[in-house]
Amino acid sequence: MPLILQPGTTLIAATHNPGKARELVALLDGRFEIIAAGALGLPEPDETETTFTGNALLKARHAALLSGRIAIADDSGLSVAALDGSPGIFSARWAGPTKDFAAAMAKVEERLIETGSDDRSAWFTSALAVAWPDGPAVVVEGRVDGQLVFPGRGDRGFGYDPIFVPDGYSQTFGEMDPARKDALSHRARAFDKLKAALF
Ligand code: ITT
Repeated sequence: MPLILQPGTTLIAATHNPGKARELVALLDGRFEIIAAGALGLPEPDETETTFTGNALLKARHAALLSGRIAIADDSGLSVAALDGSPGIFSARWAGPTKDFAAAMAKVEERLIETGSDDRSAWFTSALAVAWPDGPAVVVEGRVDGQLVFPGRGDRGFGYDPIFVPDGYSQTFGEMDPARKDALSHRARAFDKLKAALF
């Protein structure tokens, strides 16, 4: 049987990150009933996998198993070319337990200065996984390329948005209208693939 997501299905959004939850709701809006994992009191699993897709599947499966409903999860991060792809899957962890993204962005800048490289290219990746409580799951990945700028600009996004300018634009993700970010982001590109696979 092919995996299909019927419109109107209730989906658990398996994220505890409010910025991400907002973007997932914007992408899924109107098609599905969304319940946030946090609202159900579901605990956050440890992200023990070594890839974005592995961690997205782990989070979706965990929420589907605990809730008994279909769950969608995103694992994402910023990869910096001159840092060999760091922080990558460790993007959230670079901000520490207090989720201090000013400190995480300062760390990216420091590490870049240490390399002596003037290459500021970077990309965001989003892996989106949908898991059914009885086992099947689908995972896809989207990416957006751009350049890092320091100091960061804008307070409209979350995480590393202030230091990322997507290719072809002059505003950072932090300055951009959220609807524009939602049309071209790594998460939107992953979502397009999910639509092709499941809708
Ligand atoms: P959940 O696991 O509960 O979803 P999290 O914040 O821990 O929340 P991740 O492990 O996937 O999520 O970490 C990804 C980090 O990468 C996230 O905390 C952001 O700081 C950063 N990130 C991902 N997408 C981003 C975006 O669109 N804009 C800015 N930063 C982003």
